[in-house]
Amino acid sequence: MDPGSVFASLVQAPEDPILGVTVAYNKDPSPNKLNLGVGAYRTEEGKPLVLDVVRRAEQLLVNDQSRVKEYLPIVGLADFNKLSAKLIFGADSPAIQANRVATVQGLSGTGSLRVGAEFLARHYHQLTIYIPQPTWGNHPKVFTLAGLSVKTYRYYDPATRGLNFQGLLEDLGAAPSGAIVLLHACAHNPTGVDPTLEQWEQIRQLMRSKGLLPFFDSAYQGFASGSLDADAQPVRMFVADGGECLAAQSYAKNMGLYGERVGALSISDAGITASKEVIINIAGSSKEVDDFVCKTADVASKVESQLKLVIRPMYSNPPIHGASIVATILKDSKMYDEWTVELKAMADRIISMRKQLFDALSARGTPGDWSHIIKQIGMFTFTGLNGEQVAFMTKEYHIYMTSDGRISMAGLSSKTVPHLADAIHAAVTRMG
Ligand code: PGU
Repeated sequence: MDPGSVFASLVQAPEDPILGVTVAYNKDPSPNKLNLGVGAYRTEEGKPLVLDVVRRAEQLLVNDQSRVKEYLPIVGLADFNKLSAKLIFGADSPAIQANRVATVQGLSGTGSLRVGAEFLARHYHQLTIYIPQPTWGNHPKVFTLAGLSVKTYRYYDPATRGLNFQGLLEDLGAAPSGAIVLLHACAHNPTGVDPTLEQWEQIRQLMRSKGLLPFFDSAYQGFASGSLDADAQPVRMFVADGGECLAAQSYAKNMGLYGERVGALSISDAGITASKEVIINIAGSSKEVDDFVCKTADVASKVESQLKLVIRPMYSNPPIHGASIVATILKDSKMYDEWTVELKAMADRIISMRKQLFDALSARGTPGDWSHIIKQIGMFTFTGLNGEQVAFMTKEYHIYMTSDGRISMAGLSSKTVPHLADAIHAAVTRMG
């Protein structure tokens, strides 16, 4: 019997639209090749970066002879979970103080999204999730395979290369009550277009009035503005109103821990936001308030217990190393401060690449308005280049990017900006 035959009828699956770009890049022998596909930070020398503070944390961990390699609990490292919830919801979050938050360690952003989605598919009454159009290419697959039904809401307007705020409000306004809504916490991928805080407030009011459930994907905290707190503002607005909220966090980009696969899922349950004194005035007795606080803490514990049932048959429990690095940094105020400085430097370098690319295109007189390069936020520029132009740039200039025209600004350097500007100029003038 031919041992290979049982799978002989398989069709060859296509490469992943994002990670496949790196596969193609690796096969290209050209010395001038440039990978602007995957969202991964590179230095001015074009090299991957391990943060100094991460190296230091790793050294501390290696030197600590008391550390062992036993299994973590199903929900992961307790310190890491607490600190992660604080990082996204805020150290003074009433939800955390009232024990209304259940947090589990996840396999980076993707794994945390998947666990959240599986949990919702099992325990939430509405199985429809609205995702922005466009969004990160893996979102529809993660949510569909978890058992949710995916619909889109308008987000980006190609004409203005900005937010289609009216379309967003209309589509969420027309969503069925209770539907889940995926929101990019900051630095929207792939468009680099974020709502303003005023617009977030309107989105929040609309969603709460319709009972829509916010599920934040926070893959770039600190990468948008350079400030961890400023970038978490939209999430904190939703948590502060006392309504339910889910947040999937990734430390891939902001701590440069891509391959360590370290992230977290937090689920904040509904609760009271006013101070105890105010509520006693309304409710009449301190006991009623205590009962309520107790009940909500009880819900968080039930949520956690069910998350464990999702995780255990999937991968049993998460890896220890990456979470230990993060916990070491987050719990030490000096290391935390060092991290924020290194993070700000990464964000600033990306902003400077935006300026340099914009200037280079202006200097070449490249036809079109390229101001979106400096206006967009985060790791990516959504250039507006079409598939044909992208293919041309890859073939003629060995520049690799996703076919939707997204470029990772973090992959650029002062040395490679002219090459990219030449390629864009040629693509636009010859194939415009
Ligand atoms: N959510 C968003 C919005 C993302 O952009 C990414 C990564 C993730 C989640 C997942 O990141 P984790 O590595 O699982 O923490 N997007 C990058 C990286 C490549 C990829 O597609 O996974 C990108 O280039 O879009």
